[in-house]
Amino acid sequence: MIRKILIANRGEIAIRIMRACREMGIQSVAVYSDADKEALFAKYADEAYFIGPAPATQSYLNMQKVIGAAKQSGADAIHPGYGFLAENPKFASACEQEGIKFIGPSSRVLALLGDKVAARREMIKAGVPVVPGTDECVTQFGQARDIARQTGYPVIIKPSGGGGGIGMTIVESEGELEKALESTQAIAATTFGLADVYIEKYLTNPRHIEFQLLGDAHGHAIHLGERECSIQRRHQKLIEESPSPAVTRKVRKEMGEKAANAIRMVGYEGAGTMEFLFSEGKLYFMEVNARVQVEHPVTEMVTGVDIVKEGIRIASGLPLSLTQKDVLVRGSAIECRINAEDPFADFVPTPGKITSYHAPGGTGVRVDSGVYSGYTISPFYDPMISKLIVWGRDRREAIARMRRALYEYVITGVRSNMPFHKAVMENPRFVKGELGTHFIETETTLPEDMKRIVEREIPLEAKLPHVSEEKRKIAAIAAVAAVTAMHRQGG
Ligand code: MV4
Repeated sequence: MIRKILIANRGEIAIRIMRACREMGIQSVAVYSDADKEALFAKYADEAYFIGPAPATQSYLNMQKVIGAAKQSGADAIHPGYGFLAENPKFASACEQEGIKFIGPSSRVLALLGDKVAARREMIKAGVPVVPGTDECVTQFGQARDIARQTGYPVIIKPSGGGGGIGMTIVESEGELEKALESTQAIAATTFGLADVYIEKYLTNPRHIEFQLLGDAHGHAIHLGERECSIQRRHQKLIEESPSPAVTRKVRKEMGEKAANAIRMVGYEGAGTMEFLFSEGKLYFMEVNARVQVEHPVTEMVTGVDIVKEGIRIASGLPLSLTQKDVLVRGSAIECRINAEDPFADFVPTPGKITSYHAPGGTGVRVDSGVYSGYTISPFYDPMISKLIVWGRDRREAIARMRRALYEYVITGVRSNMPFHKAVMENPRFVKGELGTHFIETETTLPEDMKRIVEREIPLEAKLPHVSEEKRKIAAIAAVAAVTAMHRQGG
C-alpha cells in the first residue's frame, strides 16, 4: 500500500490530490518553486521541499529535482497531476527505475498514446470510430493527395507528436496541400522533435465531447459518462459540463463501453479521458489524455465517484472500487474556470495580488482553488484562480445555480473572466445546449453582453461606499440581491 505521495504539481490540483491523500490516511509531500513559497498547496502538504527557480523548466519540469525530493522524503509514489510531467513517458520510466510508483499509466502506455498515429491505429483495432483519414503517418505529397481525395476537403493535418490543437493546419483545397504538408512537418519537427504528421477530414464546428475512464491492473475498465467541453478559446477550455446535452443514454452506454474496452485492451492503468469530436449525431475519436484532467470535478459531481482516490487505489494495485453497473449519472454539473484574465482585452493574463477574496457556497456548489485573500498570482504559470463547479437536478437548475454562485463570488485586486461566465450563463444558445467548438467566435454579442452585465453591477457597488476593499465580503450579499432582482425581471 502507498504510505506517502509526492505531488509533482502546484496550485489547485496539488491541493485536490492532497485532500484525497488526507482522506485515505496517506502522507503528502509538496514540491515548490521560488514563485510558490507562499502558495496554499505548499502549506497544506504534510511536508514541502523547495525545488528551484520560478521557471517550470528549472523546477516542476526538472525530473532530477522532483525525483530527488521524492527520495529525500521517502515518498513511495509520485502523483503528476495535469500538465508539467504528467504524460511524459521518460518521467514515468525514471520513476519506475527508482522504485517509485508513478500514479498513472506505465511508460509503455504513455509512449503509445502520446504517438497520435499509433493511438489512432490502436483505437481502430479496438473498434472505436475515428474521423476518416490516415492510419499511418504521411510523409509524401502523393500519399496526402490520395487520402484527401478519398475523404474530401477540407482536411486537417495534425502532428503525431502533438495533441491539444498545437501545430495543426486546415487545408481547403488540393492546391494548398503540398505547402501545408511541408510547413506542418517543419513546425512539428521544431515543436515536438518529430516531423510525423497525419491527415483527417476536417469537421466544421464540431462539439468536443470526452469520456472519463478508469482502468485497473486486474483487467477491469469502466467509464463514468462524458463531459462536454465545447466552450474553449485557443484550445483552452473555459466551461465544461456533464452530461453533454447532445449525448443520449444509448450513445453514452455504447461509446462509453467501447472506450472502456479500448483502454482495457492497451493495458491502461489509472484515470484517463478519451476525447471525441461530435458532428451530425456521430462521435469520432481524437486522442486519449493519459492523466487526471482539470475538468474531472463535473464527472465527480454527477457520479459521486472520487476520481483521484480511484487513481491512487489503482496505483496501489487494488481493483476498482466499483463496477460499470454501479455508475449512475445523476443530475447535471457545470464548471467555470475562473482565470486571472481580462475578457475585455482579448483575455490577456492579469497576474497580481488578490486584495480580497470571498468564495461562493451553499447547496450544490464546489470551489477548487489554491488562492486566498492576500495571495499574489504569479506570471510564471497558468493564470487559473479557481474552478467553480455546481450541481443541479437538471441542467436548468445547474445554470441558475452557477449564475447565483458567480454573483456571490468576490475577487478584488485582479481582473477575472467572471463577466464572460456571467454572459455565457445568460446566452440563449448556451441555455438551449446548442454548442460547438466555435461558440465563442460565433456568439458575437458576448463582448456587449459582458459590458451590460458589468454596468448593471456598478450601482450595486455604489450602494456600499462605506465598504472597504478588505470588507468586500458584504458585497457578495448585495450581489445575491441583484441576481434575485434580475431573475424577477426575467433577465
Ligand atoms: C479536429 C477538428 C476538426 N476536424 N479534427 C483541436 C484540438 C485537438 N484536440 C483537435 N482539434 C480539432 N481537431 C478534425 N478532424 C477541430 C479541432 C478543433 C477543436 C477541437 C476541440 C475543441 C476546440 C477546437 C477548436 C478548433 C479546432
